[in-house]
Formats: sequence, C-alpha cells, structure tokens
Amino acid sequence: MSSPASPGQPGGLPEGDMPGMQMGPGGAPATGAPDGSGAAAMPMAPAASRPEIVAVGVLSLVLLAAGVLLASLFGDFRMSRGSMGEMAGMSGTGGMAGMSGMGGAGGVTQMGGLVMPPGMIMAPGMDPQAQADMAAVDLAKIRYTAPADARGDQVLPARVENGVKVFDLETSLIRWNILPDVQVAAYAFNRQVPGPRIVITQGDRVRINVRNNLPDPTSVHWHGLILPNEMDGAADVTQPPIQPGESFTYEFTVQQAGSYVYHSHFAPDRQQALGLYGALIVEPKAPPPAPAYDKEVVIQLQEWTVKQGYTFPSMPMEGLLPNFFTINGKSYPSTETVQMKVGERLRVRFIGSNTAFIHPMHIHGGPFTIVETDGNPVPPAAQFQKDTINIGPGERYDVIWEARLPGKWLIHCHINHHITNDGKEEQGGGGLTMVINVAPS
Ligand SMILES: [Cu+2]
Repeated sequence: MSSPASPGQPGGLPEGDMPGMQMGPGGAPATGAPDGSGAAAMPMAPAASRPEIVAVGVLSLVLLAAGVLLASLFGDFRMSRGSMGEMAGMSGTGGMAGMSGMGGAGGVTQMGGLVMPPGMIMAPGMDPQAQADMAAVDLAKIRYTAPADARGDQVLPARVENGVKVFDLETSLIRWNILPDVQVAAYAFNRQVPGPRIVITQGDRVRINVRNNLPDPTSVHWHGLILPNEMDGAADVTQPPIQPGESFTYEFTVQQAGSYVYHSHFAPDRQQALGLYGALIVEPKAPPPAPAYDKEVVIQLQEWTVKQGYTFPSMPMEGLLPNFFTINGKSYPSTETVQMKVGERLRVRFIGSNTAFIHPMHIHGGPFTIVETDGNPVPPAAQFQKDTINIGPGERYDVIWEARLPGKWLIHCHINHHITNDGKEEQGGGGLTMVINVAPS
C-alpha cells in the first residue's frame, strides 16, 4: 500500500488495490486477497444455488403479474365519463377528484349539488357564490327545448301604446342547438340565443317589460345608450336585481343611433356568457341621403364551454376555456350564409356580445371600410380600411364590404382554434365562420 497515488485515482490507491468490496464474476461480492495485493483475489461461491435464485425470480414475476391482474379487475382507472350522481356530496368522477384543493382530472366534479368542470382548480375555501357562478347550468331546471333549427336574433315586434313602443322580454333556461348534434343549456331571452333583435328609431320612447323566469335574479343593461341612471340596469347599483318570478319595466327615450347590445347585468360573467344578450339596432331619425349599402348582417359572437353534456359559462380560466364558438347562436356550418351579387355592398354589424375573448374577425375577398365604432359614425375623412378587426367584449364595429368577385368568401375569426368545433373542422371551418356567397352580377 505504499505505491504513490496514480493521477486517475484521487483516493491515492494504486490500480488493482481496491479496499472493501469488489464485484466478482456473476455479481457476487468478492474480497481481495488477504495479503492485499489484489492479484490473488478469487470469487467466493454464492450463498444461494442457481436453482434457488431462479425460483425466487420466477415467484417474483408471478406475484407481480397477479398484482397487475387484481388492479385491472377492481381498480378504477376511468379518466372521464364517470356515472353522475352515484356519489353524494363532493365527489369527482375522474377517479382522483373529491379531495380538497383538487379538481377532477378528467371528469366533472360534484360539489354540494353543483357540477364543476373538469380541469378546474378548486382551492379550499372557494366562495360558494363564485362556485355557483362557474357551475354547469342545472339541467333539471330546464323546461323548454328549442327546435334544433330555431334561429336567434329574431326581430321582436313592438306594440305602440300612447306613442310608446312597448317590447316584452322574458328570461328562462332553455336547451339550444348550436349544431345539429350539439345542444347547450342556455340562459335565454324569449327562448332564443341570442335574444330577439330590438329595432327602434332614434327619438323613440320605448318601454321594455322584463319578466324573469330564471332560477336566479337578473337585470338588463342597455349597453352604450344615454338614458336615466335608474334605467341603466346595473343590478345592486342602480336597481335591485329582478328576482325569479318578478318583473321590471325599463322606459327611456332613445337619443342615439347605431348598433348596440343589451345583456344581463347580474352575474354577467355567468348569465351573459350563457346566452343572455341581444342586438339593439337604432335606425337614424334622418336616413342617409343615398343607400350606402345593399344588405346588412348582424354578427353576434359567443364562446361556449360544453363538457360531458354539461354547459358551463366560458371564462378565461382553468376548466372554463371554451371549446365551441357561435355567430348568432350557431356554429359553422350551421351559421347563416349571406347571398350577394357582384357590385353589392354589405354592412356588417359586428357586436362584441362575447365575454371571454377578443376575436380578430377577418373577411376574405378584399378590405372593408369602418363606418361606425360603438354606434358612433366615423366621419368620412377619418374612415379607413382593414381586412381584419378585433372585436373585444362590448365593442361594436360597423363595416362596409364590397362584393368584388363572385364566389364563396369567408367571414371568420383569425384565432384559428375559434373556427373549430371542439377542436374539429367541418366543411372547411367551424365555430366563428360564415360564408358570403357572391353571384355574378
Ligand atoms: Cu376568435
């Protein structure tokens, strides 16, 4: 042991002179020779015979296989599609949810009668009102299913009483088809999504009776209008919420013209996101001298979160991210097609009824001119052209697009996931897609 340290062995031990154990052939421990030279080291005979080692190995494999078999027979490895309602109280159907602070990994989670979405992180102590806002629509409370081909945004007839235009709105829960094979549970005005289109003229005195048949309180805000504060519809701020079964009457004189929107202003993160909105179009008192357009189309955008047959309000957060998108309550290819001829001009009223995301809406076939923003006319000298415009929640843009060439020209969102239906494309698109079909002139 007196040799000098070799460079490769910091311990100062010469090659072939390892202290302690040495691995002999076959992996059995061997010790060095008693004289420490290492040259005479010989493997010791193993304590177990070869047949004994083989027997232990085979037994281990048999026990391992038995364990896998038992787990596959009696364990629950479902990632989703758990049977609902089997478990009382707070229970996940994903097989691992149900613990405080955990969301269902693959399935919805039931919490005290509420159904929470898969993937939501539910921290202990989450406020019960917040939970209720984000829960699925209670399917047991829906009393009406709209026909699968029903359309929203239908013009609401007015009746005139002593010079006042009177409209009736009624809120309720409905089942609504956004595609022939996809049905959502929605909060609706007059049993349609979007709610009916209210068309009035600048200067009109209007009275709107709102009856609440929802299981929740609600209110209606007239987005963008100049009106008396007590008619503004901000629940708990300018009026008490309209309780289930009760009514409230809004009355005001319309001063402006342009494209507006009405929507719930009680828990709007839930109610508007689930369909409680509609277009409010105010025609100018003095129409423009010459028609600046030949046709018009209203485009109301919405996101939907549909999971395992439940509908949740879309929100930009875990578990509530949308997987369906609609224009006027329908996903492409169920969206309407606009029929035009070459040379005609189309007025598109983009309405930001969406609540969770901004949608860069693009029109194929050439640029459009922005003529109104949030109902306000853009002076001709300030108008400019674009082919894509961001429609943020609450915004409205009125644009004029000219049909320059025949063919099928698309209007669609340019966040390309928003032109899929649950991630899938159908007939060249999905969700926020519609077609302008231009015939030769
Ligand atoms: Cu989009």
